[in-house]
Amino acid sequence: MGIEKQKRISNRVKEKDFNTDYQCTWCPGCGNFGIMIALKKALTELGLKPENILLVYGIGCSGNAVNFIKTYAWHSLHGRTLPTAVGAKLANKDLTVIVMAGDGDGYGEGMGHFIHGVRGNADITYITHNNKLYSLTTGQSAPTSDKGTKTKSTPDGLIEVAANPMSLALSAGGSFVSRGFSGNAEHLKELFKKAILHQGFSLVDVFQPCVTFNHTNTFKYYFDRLYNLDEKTDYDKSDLQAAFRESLLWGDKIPYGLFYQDRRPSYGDHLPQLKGQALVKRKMLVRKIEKLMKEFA
Ligand SMILES: Cc1ncc(C[n+]2csc(CCOP(=O)(O)OP(=O)(O)O)c2C)c(N)n1
Ligand code: SF4
Repeated sequence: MGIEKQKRISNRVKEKDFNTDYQCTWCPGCGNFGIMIALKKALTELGLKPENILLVYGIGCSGNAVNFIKTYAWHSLHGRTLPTAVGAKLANKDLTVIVMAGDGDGYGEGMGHFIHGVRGNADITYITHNNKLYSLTTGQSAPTSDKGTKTKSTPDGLIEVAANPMSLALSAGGSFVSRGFSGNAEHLKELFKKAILHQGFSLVDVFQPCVTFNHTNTFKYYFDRLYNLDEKTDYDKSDLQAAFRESLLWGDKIPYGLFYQDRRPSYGDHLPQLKGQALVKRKMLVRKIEKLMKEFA
């Protein structure tokens, strides 16, 4: 664990510190609840104070959590969470930066940013609420929808094959590649803690059943199929080839947990100008900036 992260850790944080007065607007039984509960518990157990956390949200049902979790927050544009989050982390390295976005947001319009975010390995955590649909807009197919899926936007069945966030992240050089399930909030909490403590880009793609529009990928669907890599004693999380093999499995048996982790320096670690005080805490040399502005005028 990095020194900066350790410094911010305190045991005085309570779970209720992350609560707001807003009424939750998600449908009863929505998989988003499990993710929110697991995240609040993870932040509490890590002792991270709300004022030291920035949550960047995408646009979608998951993005509505901007009203339900009390931290600093930024409701970004659809598909544009990652550049926002990376910029914030570079400007203020003392913040714990976490992104929450839907699978449509992150792997559709945000797909380019996803690949480059993984490659760049900035020290942020990316949590995707993967319900395999565009739900806020009432259930159109998303990049993660399976081939053949019938929705109002694909009445004859989806032509494309599903994007696979695990194998995409592994092939892009991901340093922390994992999958969670909102039906197992205890495991998800532990996964979030590992992801947040990881020094680099940590992906947690979470299966999040949408009980209103997705009648295939239900809680039961996942309970019947999921097996936990974190419980496999012979699974080596530093073995990239093993991670690839697991990432390609889909059907009667689907793996979840931490697929792969390596500990290389993060993006910011390569930048000497970030050493010392966070950029936002440094005194601005206004006179020099004025001189520079004149040069460009
Ligand atoms: C640039 C842009 N394109 C499209 C939209 C319309 N839009 C809003 S939410 C959404 C789908 C969200 O789906 P997803 O990201 O999977 O989140 P979910 O609602 O399923 O949680 C879309 C297409 C938008 N708001 N902005
Ligand atoms: S539409 Fe689906 S994803 Fe959105 S709040 Fe309802 S159950 Fe959750």
